[in-house]
Amino acid sequence: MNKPLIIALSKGRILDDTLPLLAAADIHPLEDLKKSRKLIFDTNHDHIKLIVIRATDVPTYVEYGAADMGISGKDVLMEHGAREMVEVLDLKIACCRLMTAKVKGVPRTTGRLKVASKFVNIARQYYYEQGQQVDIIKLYGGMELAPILGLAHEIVDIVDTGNTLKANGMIPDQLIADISSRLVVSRSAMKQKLSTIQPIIDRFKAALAHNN
Ligand code: PRT
Ligand code: MG
Repeated sequence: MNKPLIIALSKGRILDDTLPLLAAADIHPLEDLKKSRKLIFDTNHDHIKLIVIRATDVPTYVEYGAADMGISGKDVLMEHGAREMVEVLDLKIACCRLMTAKVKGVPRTTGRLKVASKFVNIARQYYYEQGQQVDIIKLYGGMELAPILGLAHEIVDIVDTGNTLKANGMIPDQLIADISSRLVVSRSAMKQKLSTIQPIIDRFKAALAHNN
């Protein structure tokens, strides 16, 4: 029996934007992905299954070939390193910006800069490229709190409207990258299952063209 093709979906806000795209690509889960507590779902295609996992876990499943394809934020892919996978499509969903941000009206420290982020690899690389020596402090959320309490001078975080920063007395500063979600395919699936994967990529492409 052939193994099913597994597509890993990011739960949370990316999933909201993924559902219409999946439907447009004629991939219909047999159960409500948002209501069920299951992690693995059958679809209208016998050979396609969906898994719904933490956004930050998607590249890991794809990297090891445990999932053949995945939908993941570019920020998550950049932070992870996106080894052993190919980014095949920009799905143009869950769009936002990855930025540095600082406290409004406070001049940059002349001492060593402390930066709080959950994107420690991206932050390290960014400040390195700027020639700026920094101490990176790993946080898992609520980065805006760090400068208020003196844990850090700046943060690296996702910005959409900028309202979260504003509500905490901060302003966006430098743009690191424009972010959207991407369709990725594991290198091993690309080699071994291309005949199954290509039609799926094509259906996503057609769905996107229809959207734009
Ligand atoms: O929340 P959890 O820790 O479970 O997981 P997660 O944060 O990884 O998942 P989730 O569901 O929050 O989705 C995150 C992904 O959605 C990111 O990796 C981005 O690719 C994408 N995305 C798009 C966003 C936003 N827009 C966004 N606005 N992710 C987070 N935000 C947050 C941001 O962190 C900040 O707190 O929204 C706030 C900023 O929004 P504004 O409008 O106030 O600027
Ligand atoms: Mg979140």
